[in-house]
Amino acid sequence: MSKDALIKEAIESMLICDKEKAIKVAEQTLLDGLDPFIMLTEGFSAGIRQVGDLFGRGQLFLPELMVAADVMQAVTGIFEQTLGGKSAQKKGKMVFATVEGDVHDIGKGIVISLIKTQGIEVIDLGRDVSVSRIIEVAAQENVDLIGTSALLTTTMVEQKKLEDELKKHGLKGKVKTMVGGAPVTQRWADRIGADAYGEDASEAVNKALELLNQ
Ligand code: B12
Repeated sequence: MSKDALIKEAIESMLICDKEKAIKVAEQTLLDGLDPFIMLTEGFSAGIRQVGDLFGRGQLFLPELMVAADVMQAVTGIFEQTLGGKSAQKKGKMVFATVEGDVHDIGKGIVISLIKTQGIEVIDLGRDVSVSRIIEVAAQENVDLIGTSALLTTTMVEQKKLEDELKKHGLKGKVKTMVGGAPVTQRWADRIGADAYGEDASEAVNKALELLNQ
């Protein structure tokens, strides 16, 4: 099957929340030697965003959203090893979390898998993580970077709280920050004083490497 046809199948598998089909598409991607990252971003992630739009318009409901998330997680699980397999020499250390009040962690998982391929060590604190916990680990582990993901407009404010708390602890500037997540923008990053914003996983990698080189 061609790459474009497989991408179409990936999107469709998310829209109809068909885990079996999604797994087959993911396995076919690897068998055909296609880039799993492209399939994730242009296929499965594009599909789950369409699911989110339908949910936002009241055309799908929470149980479907939950099934779609489960399908997405199965797919990222299949791709994870391939994405994480090519790690290079150690370039830095970072801590990553989805902010408090927010359980969305699919995008965070993809970003982390890709960042690890660049030889950056990542401590994944998971989801729904408080600012104090993030700062505690960042200080203990002497990290170079903190990455946070926020998917709800109501939890983005935690990213601002992180900047404020880093200032209070005298860590602002010493530890660089990166923000992301669907509602997050460059404008938001500038407004709160974050060091970088990334729209997707590949931009996240580039920004992380830039920050580590400064
Ligand atoms: C899957 C999903 C869920 C799953 C999450 C499962 C999981 N383990 O993650 C479940 C079903 C649990 C869920 C629950 C809810 N959800 Co929801 N969910 C989604 C959905 C459909 C997809 C999110 C996703 O995985 N996208 C795919 C990934 C790959 O994309 P991504 O996360 O954006 O990540 C990419 C970039 O943003 C970037 N990135 C991400 N993080 C970072 C970090 C850094 C540092 C950088 C640089 C880059 C970066 O790179 C990633 C890869 O390219 C979105 C729709 C959407 N458009 O986002 C709604 C959405 C986010 N959810 C929404 C809502 C309302 C909810 C609920 C409140 C619903 C409810 N009534 O309970 C709850 C909230 C629970 C909570 N407290 O967090 C709304 C939010 C609206 C808003 N304005 O805030 C959305 C937008 C749907 C909608 N249109 O209404 N959800």
